[in-house]
Amino acid sequence: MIIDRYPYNPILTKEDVPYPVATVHNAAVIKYQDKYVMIFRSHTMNGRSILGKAVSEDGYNFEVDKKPFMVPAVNGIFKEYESYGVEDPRIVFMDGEFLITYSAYSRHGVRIGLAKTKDFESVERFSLITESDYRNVVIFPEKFDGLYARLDRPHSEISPWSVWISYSPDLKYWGESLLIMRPMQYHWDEMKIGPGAPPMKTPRGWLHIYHGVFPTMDGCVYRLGAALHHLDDPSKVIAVGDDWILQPEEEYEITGYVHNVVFCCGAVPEDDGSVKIYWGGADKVMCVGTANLEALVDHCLDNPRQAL
Ligand code: M1P
Repeated sequence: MIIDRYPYNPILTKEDVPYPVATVHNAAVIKYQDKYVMIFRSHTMNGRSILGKAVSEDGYNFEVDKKPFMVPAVNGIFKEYESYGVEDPRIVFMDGEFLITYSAYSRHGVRIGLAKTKDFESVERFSLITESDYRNVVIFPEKFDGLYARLDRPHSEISPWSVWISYSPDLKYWGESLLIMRPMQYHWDEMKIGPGAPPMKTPRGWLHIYHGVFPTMDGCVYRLGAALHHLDDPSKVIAVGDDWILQPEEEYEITGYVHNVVFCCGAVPEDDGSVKIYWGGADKVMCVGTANLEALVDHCLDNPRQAL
């Protein structure tokens, strides 16, 4: 197995949350002041989602804040577009602040919001950075020729659920969009793919953990895969590993709020070359496992499939 599951998974469940929630899943995790900060999604009892915060010394044992970190906005432009909930955060650190992208749901569909924090104590919404029918936006933690870059996942009937790249001078206005990776027919990710954790820099390229979905007679199965992007030009996908790197196998991944789901929004590279990969199990609990970053790069290069 390329990812070793932590033996004490799940690491966070609704029982750990001091306010009423039905789930704890799809969390972003990043290091801040030698601690691991997790921003996780929870369904509340009306089926809509909020974001909570938890902190850990070791990346495995987390303590949840007494109050939610972000709930749907109550005023301004965000109120209109978040009224059905905020979901699936991703975090990167750039220019002295943490950038949090999240799905904003409303009667107008799902789009992506960008919020900023310097300390995870207060958070400020910055902008809604896509229109509707976008999910899973991850920002690269470095600029390219002075531009921010992001992977995103628009959906349209003619080009369903594929990965695109876009650029921005200021995090607000995005463009120069290109389709760079598609689901592959009759393959574990044939129905849809979506960016997972923000890409991690390695000597051989940006390693991107993504999710892929396969439809079965028993519902969809969500798995994780890995792709490698060129260091200087992230629109160039060097290789996509043909096999998945993680699939639902444990009871907490097979049965839950949505069955058969492993879904990643965050990974933390460590100094020893390992990476902690965090995933939601069955849209209900949070899990973690470790892998070797270079082994994930080998996985992409040794047995690649076409990106497009
Ligand atoms: O239920 C599985 C996942 O479904 C959606 O993901 P995607 O749009 O990529 O298929 C999201 O609701 C996600 O949060 C959820 O884990």
